[in-house]
Amino acid sequence: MERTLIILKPDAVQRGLMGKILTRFEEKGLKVVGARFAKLSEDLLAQHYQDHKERPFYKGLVRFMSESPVLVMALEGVGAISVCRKMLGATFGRDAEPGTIRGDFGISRSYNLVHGSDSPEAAQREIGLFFDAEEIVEWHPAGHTWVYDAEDLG
Ligand code: IDP
Ligand code: MG
Repeated sequence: MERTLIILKPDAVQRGLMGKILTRFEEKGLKVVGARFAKLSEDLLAQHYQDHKERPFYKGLVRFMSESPVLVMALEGVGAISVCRKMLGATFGRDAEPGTIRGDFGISRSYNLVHGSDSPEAAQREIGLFFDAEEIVEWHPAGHTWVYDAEDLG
């Protein structure tokens, strides 16, 4: 089992797409183990986007992400990090394939609806940044008996 950090960005919230996007993750078989709806501070976003500090789009990115509320989630599943990255699609909506979240809902570069951790190291760091350990909830969805077979769970 793996966990990843997903953020439904301000454009997803403002456009009323939270439900549709969350449904995709639920229908895929991913389990929500943490959720927080909040307006993020620039300080927290500076930590989250620390690797992008020197990039020309950094200031605009932090402004966009702090301007309006977001839904931050920790999702769990076998291979969750790469599964979610595939579901997100390419970074820019206009390049992302149809069938992906960014490909189906967006056409912008910065307003690309959703963030997903890109590696196990990033996922661990990002989940730790947005959630205290006790805010991650262990639970067993009834339907998961029919999502994974014994081999998947190794
Ligand atoms: P990712 O979200 O697909 O991992 P990153 O390269 O990590 O993409 O960039 C982080 C975020 O910064 C993107 O999701 C997007 O919102 C924004 N961004 C990336 N590159 C650009 C750009 O060239 N112009 C404007 N915004 C950008
Ligand atoms: Mg990234």
